[in-house]
Amino acid sequence: MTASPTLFTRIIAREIPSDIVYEDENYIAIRDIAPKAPVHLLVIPKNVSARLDEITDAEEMGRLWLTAVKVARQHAADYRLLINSGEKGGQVVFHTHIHILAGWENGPDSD
Ligand code: DGP
Repeated sequence: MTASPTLFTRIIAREIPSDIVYEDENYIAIRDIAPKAPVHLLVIPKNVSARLDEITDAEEMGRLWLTAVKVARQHAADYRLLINSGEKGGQVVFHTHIHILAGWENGPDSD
């Protein structure tokens, strides 16, 4: 049985348009469609897992965070990284991703 593609899988495949700010062999980063900060990006692994706790390999986990830090630093000196995991954790798209939030004048609670 083939799992149905996630929204982000379809974005990675260019079936759904998005503003791509970074891409390498294993990850893509896009602008969030409903930004909650002046800079709001999503770092998405191409290797699909539904939610963060499905990633059990330390190297894979490390690479995901290192990529998020790299992309964040390309856009801002200071930033917030956030993961929603599970419905009650606020997750809506069940394809693991890290939110990068940045760009506030005086910090996250200033605007
Ligand atoms: P989460 O709640 O952590 O699952 O976050 C999902 C994010 O995905 C949410 O901030 C809005 C964003 N999003 C949903 N649909 C689309 C889309 O079609 N394009 C883009 N660029 N972002 C989307």
